[in-house]
Amino acid sequence: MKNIMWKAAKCALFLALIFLSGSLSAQKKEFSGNPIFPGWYADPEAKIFGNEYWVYPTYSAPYHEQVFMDGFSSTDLVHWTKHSHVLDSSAVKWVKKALWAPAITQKDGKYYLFFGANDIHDDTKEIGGIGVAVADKPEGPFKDYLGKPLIGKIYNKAQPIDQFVFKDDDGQYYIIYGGWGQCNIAKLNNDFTGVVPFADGISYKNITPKDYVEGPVMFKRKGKYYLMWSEGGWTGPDYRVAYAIGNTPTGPFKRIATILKQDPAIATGAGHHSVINIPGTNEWYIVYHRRPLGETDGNHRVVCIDKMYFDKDGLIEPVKITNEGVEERKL
Ligand code: FUB
Repeated sequence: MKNIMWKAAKCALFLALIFLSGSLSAQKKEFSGNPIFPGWYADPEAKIFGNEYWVYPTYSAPYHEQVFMDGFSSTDLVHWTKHSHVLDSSAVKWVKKALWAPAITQKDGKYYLFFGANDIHDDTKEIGGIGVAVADKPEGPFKDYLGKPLIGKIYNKAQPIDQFVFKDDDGQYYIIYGGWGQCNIAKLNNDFTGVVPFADGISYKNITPKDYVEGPVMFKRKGKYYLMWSEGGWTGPDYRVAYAIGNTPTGPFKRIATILKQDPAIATGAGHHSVINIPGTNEWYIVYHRRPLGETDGNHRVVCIDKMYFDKDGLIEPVKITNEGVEERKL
């Protein structure tokens, strides 16, 4: 009898161990790893459309090779699908090179992809600046929307590149952009064919914070407007991201701190980012590019993701850049 009971106990223990190890492995979540997809890409614009995450980066190559954009989608932040040439310069006649830093927004069933192109320096001699392409789906194909740049002139000494599109709670869309150390904001009109002046008659307001270089991003949290941007030179190791908080989309914006930068143990040149907030939660992610350790080619930039946290006063905590990336997160 004793022998039978002993055997039954051993059997129960064995079954319990199998059950425990099964449920532990079921709970084990995957990590994205960094970079999140292969290839040299930069300036990632991350967005949520429905139950999918999308990332639209710059193809990081010499300017004359930057004539298309790829998109990447995922349902869990871990497994990414590449969508080749969602935008191709063959669909935008005035684009010749330097197709940079996409920004995307969804409006009235259409997807609008804003981009910088041609790296213009003299708006009296060159065609280029910020353009818009439109598609019915996030994977495109995107077609030229205007047949010319949306912003093809240089206002307030800001190069027309690195645009970000921000929608306020009242439904107004703003475009925030600028290279050469100057940041402008303008109000987009209802159909994105141009900009409309602010109440004081000014169309392009300069909101440049201290140390701003390029790559602005805006979002709203608990009624406050956060302006983030990149500092330093994008080809160098100390490229980084800083931020300010304002009470209106036009600021004023006083620089608070650097929150993203190189880590000698992980990577250099961490910057030009975007931000994702899981709707209805306080879960935030920063999607950015960085350069692998030891790499010196300016274009060797890869797209990475890490968590972004706020403290109890709404300040952004310094981001810890990682090799692991983030845990699987379905929407
Ligand atoms: O990728 C081209 C340029 O590099 C972007 O426009 C800048 O912001 C920098 O990231």
